[in-house]
Amino acid sequence: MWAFRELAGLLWRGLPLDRYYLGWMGNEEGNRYDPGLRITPPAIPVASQYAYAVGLAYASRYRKEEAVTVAFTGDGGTSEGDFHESLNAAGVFKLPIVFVVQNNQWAISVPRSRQTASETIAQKAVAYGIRGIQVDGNDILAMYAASKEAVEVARSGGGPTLIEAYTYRLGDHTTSDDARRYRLTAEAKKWEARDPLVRTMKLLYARGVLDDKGTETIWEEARQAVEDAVSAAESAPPPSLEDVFQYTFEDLPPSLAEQLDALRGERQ
Ligand SMILES: Cc1ncc(C[n+]2csc(CCOP(=O)(O)OP(=O)(O)O)c2C)c(N)n1
Ligand SMILES: [Mg+2]
Repeated sequence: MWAFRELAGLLWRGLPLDRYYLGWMGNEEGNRYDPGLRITPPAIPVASQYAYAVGLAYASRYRKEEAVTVAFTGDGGTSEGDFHESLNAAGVFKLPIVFVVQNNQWAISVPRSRQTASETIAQKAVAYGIRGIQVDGNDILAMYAASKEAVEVARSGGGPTLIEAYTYRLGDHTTSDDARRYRLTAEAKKWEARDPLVRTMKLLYARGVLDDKGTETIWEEARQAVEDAVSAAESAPPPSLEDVFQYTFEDLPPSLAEQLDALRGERQ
């Protein structure tokens, strides 16, 4: 159950990149994922992802599935009621779930210090009787180890874990944001050296697994994959007018049927 910043995880689960782009282009068809991938479409209300995830985890246990649900939110999400209600319910029912908080120190222009007086976000787990761990979120291997363990615990009936991934939002919040208006550029600069991709590359170079040639190949493949996905998304057929009216009511209420007729008339 992803929030906004989990593209890598979605690709790893097998979501085609063009579907992702299509969704962000405003075409809901892009958010209709293959059910076999077992990933959910994005939920935009901050921390609502946790509430849905608790329902999914409850359902999978009810159906006696082996599944573990993984849910994501940000440091800003931890101030929402949904966050606390979800951790509470998951603890009470000992659900097979892993909560990840991507603590990137900022919620648009609100710093982490304004989000909570708790020393860490991980410690919030204590109050709900679940496991909590703070991990260096820029260390890919540490995140892998912590996540793997949390999933194994959940799968074997040990209940939920809250993982605080301690990281930093290097860029602006979105393309409509300008972070220079509320934070020091020097702060972001300091974190650039800790960029998880740079760190992972350094590790792979040191181990002799990767060199400049390999890096160039990866970049080339990535550029090509992005270009292909953009072309595919841009050439997808636009949604039909009727789509706006479908999927909420089985039978269209008279007022909406009237609007649809009016729009159809305008289009002719
Ligand atoms: C309930 C709700 N309130 C406000 C927003 C607008 N909004 C979108 S992202 C965001 C900040 C989220 O910050 P954080 O949880 O730290 O996630 P980050 O973007 O830093 O990954 C806000 C306030 C929203 N989507 N949902
Ligand atoms: Mg944040």
